[in-house]
Amino acid sequence: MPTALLHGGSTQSGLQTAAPKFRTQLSANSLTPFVDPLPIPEIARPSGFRPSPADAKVKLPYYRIAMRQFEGKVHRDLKPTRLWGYGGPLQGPTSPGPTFETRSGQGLLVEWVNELPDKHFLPIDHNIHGAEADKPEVRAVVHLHGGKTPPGSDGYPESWFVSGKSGVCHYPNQQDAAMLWYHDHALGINRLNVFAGLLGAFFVRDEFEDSLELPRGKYEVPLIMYDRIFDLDGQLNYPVSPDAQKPWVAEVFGDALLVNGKLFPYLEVEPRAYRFRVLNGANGRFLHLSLSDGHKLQQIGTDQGLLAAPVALDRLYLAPGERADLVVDFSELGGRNVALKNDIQAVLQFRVAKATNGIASARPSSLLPTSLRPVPKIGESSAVKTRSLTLVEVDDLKQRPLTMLLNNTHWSMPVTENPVLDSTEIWELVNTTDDAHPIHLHLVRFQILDRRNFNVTDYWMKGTVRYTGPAVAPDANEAGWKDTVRADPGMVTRIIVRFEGYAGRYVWHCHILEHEDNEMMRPFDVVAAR
Ligand SMILES: [Cu+2]
Repeated sequence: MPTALLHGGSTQSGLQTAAPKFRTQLSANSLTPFVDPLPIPEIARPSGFRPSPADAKVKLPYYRIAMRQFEGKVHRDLKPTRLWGYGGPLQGPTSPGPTFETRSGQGLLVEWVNELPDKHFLPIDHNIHGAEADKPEVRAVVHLHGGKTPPGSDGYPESWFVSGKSGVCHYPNQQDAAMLWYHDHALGINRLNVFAGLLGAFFVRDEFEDSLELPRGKYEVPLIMYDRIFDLDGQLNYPVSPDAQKPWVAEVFGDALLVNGKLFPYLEVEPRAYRFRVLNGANGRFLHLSLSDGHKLQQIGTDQGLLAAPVALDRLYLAPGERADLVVDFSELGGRNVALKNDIQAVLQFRVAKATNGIASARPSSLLPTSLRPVPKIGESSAVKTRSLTLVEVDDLKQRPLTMLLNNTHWSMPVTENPVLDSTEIWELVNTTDDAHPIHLHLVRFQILDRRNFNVTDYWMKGTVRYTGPAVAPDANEAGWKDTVRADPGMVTRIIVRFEGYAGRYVWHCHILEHEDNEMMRPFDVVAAR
């Protein structure tokens, strides 16, 4: 089974800072595929117990997780790559970082410690808000994506801290079983910090999920996927624009798709059902995943937990920030190799052992429960407010993107979205751009109502939405609890949200990190009812 993750050694500091230029790109397809086993991130280990901020009589597990620079092998035939990762006192650092395992209602405390170098090794654009030249180069703050977290622990983008400092976050985890993930969220350099490796998985479990007897233990495998660009020395090669004074680029698409931090790994599996917890952790790439032999993927859960019923898919479409809970049945594939493909590229090979008497035949996915977890629909009539919110790209005279905006407002402008705690709202995401944007709201889970084409030119001329087609229901595998939604181009995407949990300041943003960093993020205030 899998090996340990990319481990840091004695090279956590003292590396040269690269000049901000784009070097000759390695062609990832020139590498020999399937020579490295799929790494499985270690489970994070607490180092003790500390009083809960909510009730000092309650002691919560306390984790101390440091961010550090290290060198890791992403492929057998590449030199070690400089990366930033997370690690505990006796672990790592690794990228992805250690996986958190917890149960619904079991709160925990994490002290996130910045032990990164003082210089960034990826190209900062000082024109971007929050990343001006007078700001420290290396800043970090951690957000638990999908967590129902008090505002002071949510990783507000301006709450960054520098090397040598730390911040303690309280995660109450009062929410359904789901795959969450943690990643950096520092204002103006988030895209670079995540590209450098600052992300990891976080699982919440509960009794309902237990009762379904899904594959677990070594039969449940996280697949944390993201694309990168490497240079010929095996180093991360973040692209820059032709203008040296303005290095920001609007999108980054790499040809090297890593799974749990490895390029083209393999996983030895038994001829039985496995559960794969897939995260699209890419900066900007949308994934289109399928199995090479045409077998279907059974999707049983989405961002915020189990679907009402399994959905059979030929191909899974997953936007940055989204998660999919999959079951794959290898029971009829004994002795064969099957690849998980993104588009036409095989990114992970499953080596299915021959069926023998020695291997217990577990319940095949054809015997998956036909119903999983009820997802009660939020009625539109329960919404007390509907907000129409535009997604806008601002171009220069040569039609090159300058910035991306939500509702034509910049990050630093006064808060305009201020839902009342425990109220329900409909948010209409009016996408006037040519691109799909995965929109993520912190704190909450929501449901997708529909998507509908509208006339964008009309919208710019008259400021009103004229629909040009019927409302389209969300795909079957989107009809669960979500925290990130694909807002497709030229469409109004409607979501219905109950603002539960905590009053306070949060953010909503595009999860294409290049967009988020360049203004496609806004604060919102959940206001306590009077
Ligand atoms: Cu975007």
